[in-house]
Amino acid sequence: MRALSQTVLDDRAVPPSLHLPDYPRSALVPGVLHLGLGAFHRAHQAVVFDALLQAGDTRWGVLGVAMRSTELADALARQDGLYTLQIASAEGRRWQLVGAVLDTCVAAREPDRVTAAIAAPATRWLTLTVTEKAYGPVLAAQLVAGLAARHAAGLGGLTIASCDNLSGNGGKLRQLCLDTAAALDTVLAQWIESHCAFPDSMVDRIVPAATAQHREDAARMTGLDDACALGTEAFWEWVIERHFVDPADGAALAAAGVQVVEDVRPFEEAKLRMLNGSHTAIALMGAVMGLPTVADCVANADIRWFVHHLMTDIVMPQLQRPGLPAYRDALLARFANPDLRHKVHQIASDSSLKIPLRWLPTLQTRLAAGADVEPLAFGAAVWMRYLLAEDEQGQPYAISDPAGERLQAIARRHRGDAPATVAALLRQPAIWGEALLANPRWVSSVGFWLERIQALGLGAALAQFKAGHATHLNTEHGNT
Ligand code: CS2
Repeated sequence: MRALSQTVLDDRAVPPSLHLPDYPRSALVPGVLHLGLGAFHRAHQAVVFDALLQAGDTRWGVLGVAMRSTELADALARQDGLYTLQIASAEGRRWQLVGAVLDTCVAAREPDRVTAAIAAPATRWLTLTVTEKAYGPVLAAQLVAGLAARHAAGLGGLTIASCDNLSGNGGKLRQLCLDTAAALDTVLAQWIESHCAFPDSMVDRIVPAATAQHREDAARMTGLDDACALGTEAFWEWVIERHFVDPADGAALAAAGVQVVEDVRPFEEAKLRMLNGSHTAIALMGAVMGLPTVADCVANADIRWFVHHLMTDIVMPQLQRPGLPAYRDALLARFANPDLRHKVHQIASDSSLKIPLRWLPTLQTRLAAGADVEPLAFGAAVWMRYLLAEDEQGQPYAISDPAGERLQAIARRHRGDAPATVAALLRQPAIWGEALLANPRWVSSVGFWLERIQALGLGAALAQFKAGHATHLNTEHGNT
């Protein structure tokens, strides 16, 4: 079987039904530098840029930078940046050969190449999907080194768009860069401030890590071997703040389906708290119960009920995005997509960094108002059970989280003692903030559910939660 490459594409040795990059890829110079080359970028921003290139706007070719791991960057380079994307929804499967990634490199291996690319005259945009944990000094130093070179070369500024699941992602990245630059050179910091734009953005598409199955499916469909094949859903959203170095970019992106808005916040809050907040709850439950994928989890009627309740009664009241009930229903349908096979352990990774972004704002607002937070207490208890690193069938699993070892040691030290576990694991200000530990209602509710999970198992504890909720509603409405 031939391996996917530009030559194969030029020979037209591909099935006619495949959506192909029909633009002169070899003649293009990258206008976009992407940091964090992985599945998400390839199924999201790169597809938008592919559409812009397809429409004849030659400025959106990508140099894809993997931060550390070399495998994907090198495999993609061997196939000239090309890869097959499987798009699966209830309407069936579509296939697309994405051509926007023109070249790749690895930041840890070739830091100078990244600096040079930031300072290249053709570079106009820098996009990032580097994950929550990367927003620190290493990233800032890399960006500022490139921007310093760009400034020294007398070039214009860049639009730098964080596409990570952080609230106010653009503002956070801007502050990080400005602080780092100011410590080196105030003139540089001023130049970044006045010449670069850091729009906030909300990105959404469920993109599970690529597997051998994607490669096999792609081979069956295209007759080609693609070591970088991956799969996603049909749904995608990119909502970005209207704040660009070149104001005309707003119209260009909008033509490709991106929503360009004055204020991203309502979209970002809805996405982080509804989609990602539910994802974290589902993933932790699935890990403990030994359910491998998100679809397996929402096929369980009690988990599905829990997620619906969490979104409707706990999360939605604080949100402003229009059309929330339809947004929720669409999310539940997306979670149930059987083709995605989205692994719960992938989502459960880095939970100590995700919980503060996904659950905490809802929790803090509602606790302050004396409102119901029971589902989040249940979620917190599940997280504590998850930290034992062993599912209910006794299967061990790895916890991939920068704080994982420390948290797991705490959970194991207090194993079986719910009040002690809760006291120790809530005393983590980076995760839960300072104030929550002093809230007796919250502490006792987490403790209650952890004790139930230990005594009954998660499935039965969840059934009790659901039954209790029904009784509570009946009492509230006066029918006993
Ligand atoms: C997921 C996200 O892995 C995770 O934490 O919640 O990657 C999620 O699939 C995307 O944000 C969907 O847009």
